[in-house]
Amino acid sequence: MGWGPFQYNIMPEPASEHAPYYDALFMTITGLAVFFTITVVAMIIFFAARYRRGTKVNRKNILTHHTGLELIWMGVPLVLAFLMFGWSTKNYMAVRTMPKEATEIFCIGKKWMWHFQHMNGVRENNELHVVVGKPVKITMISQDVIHALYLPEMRAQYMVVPGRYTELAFTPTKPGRYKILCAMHCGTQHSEMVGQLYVMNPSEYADWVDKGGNKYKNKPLTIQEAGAQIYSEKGCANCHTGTDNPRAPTLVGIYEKTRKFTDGTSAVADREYLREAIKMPHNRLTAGWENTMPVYGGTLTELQVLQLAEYIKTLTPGKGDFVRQDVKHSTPGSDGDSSAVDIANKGGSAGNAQFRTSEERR
Ligand code: HEC
Ligand SMILES: [Cu+2]
Repeated sequence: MGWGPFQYNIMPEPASEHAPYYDALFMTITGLAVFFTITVVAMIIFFAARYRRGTKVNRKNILTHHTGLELIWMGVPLVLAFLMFGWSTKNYMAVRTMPKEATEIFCIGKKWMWHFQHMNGVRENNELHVVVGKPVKITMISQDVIHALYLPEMRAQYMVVPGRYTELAFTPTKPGRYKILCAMHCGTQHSEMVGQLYVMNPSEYADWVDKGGNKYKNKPLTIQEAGAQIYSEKGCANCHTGTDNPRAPTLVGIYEKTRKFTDGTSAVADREYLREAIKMPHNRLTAGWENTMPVYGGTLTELQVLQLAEYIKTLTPGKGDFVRQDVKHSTPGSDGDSSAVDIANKGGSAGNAQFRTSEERR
């Protein structure tokens, strides 16, 4: 899809049928605005310099009226404005006319996640899988406040409101992974109300549906993924969030850093230290916190402790800022069968996307 001159890196990659049309309009309007801004500013500077006090220029012959000039500066913008209006309306009608033959998908927005359900029953949280080249129609509603489903690469965005269904349609044209965002400020974790849109080839998609919409089902978990799963199941994230908080110090970025303890000693947080901190937290308390961490010595196996440590090593600042923590696996037994209400009730209280593990997302 090349509208050559209209593709610049200032825009997200265009990946839907409508995107080039949108970009052409957007770039034209932006271009006009830039053109007029530069022209006006340049003239202001030029005249200010030329007619500043003390310059020897002709100040007689003051024009008080010039009908031709006035017609031009009103007529040209008027025509331009109507052209932009007409063009925008055409584009708007095109995106707001729902395709008849479209893949139906349902979307529920809630603080702070996107829940999707396909007609075949497959459910997804903060992820949406669609087929390249096939029009998609999403029927949306919010369970709480106003959200807006925003798919920048598709140039598609529409309000998701409580108490009423709204619709959004697009036709993806390029396989790939794209962004899902919320474009309506909907509360403290609005910026974390993000996800991934996967545009797949028909065969890939058929495969994905075959596995019940879970492409990770048959793949063993990596050691870090297994750690993330334990982290989620044991509720570590109830205390340990992305930043230090009164309940617990953050574990982000602690690996191989010096930790200070209440008894005045310190140690480097290596694997050995992490093991002790998890199995026997009372041995040495991180300065600033009390002895409130549960003792996991009896409940976690050595393998689980190893997996946890490997997971903690991956928690580095910045990671997971946009892309949610990449824990691509299914929690055994909860494979898409926890209801939307369960998830809403769990409601992302952990406070950080990095720690929003698969269990809470599902
Ligand atoms: C009830 C809250 C709570 C839970 C649940 C909890 N922790 Fe902690 N954790 C703490 C507190 C408080 C500290 C700081 C005091 C200390 O060192 O024991 C801490 C310290 C740590 C440390 C050392 C951090 C540092 O600053 O050097 C690690 C590692 C750790 N926890 C891992 C875990 C893991 C893994 C889990 C889940 C299996 C977990 N914690 C569950 C409260 C909690
Ligand atoms: Cu939102």
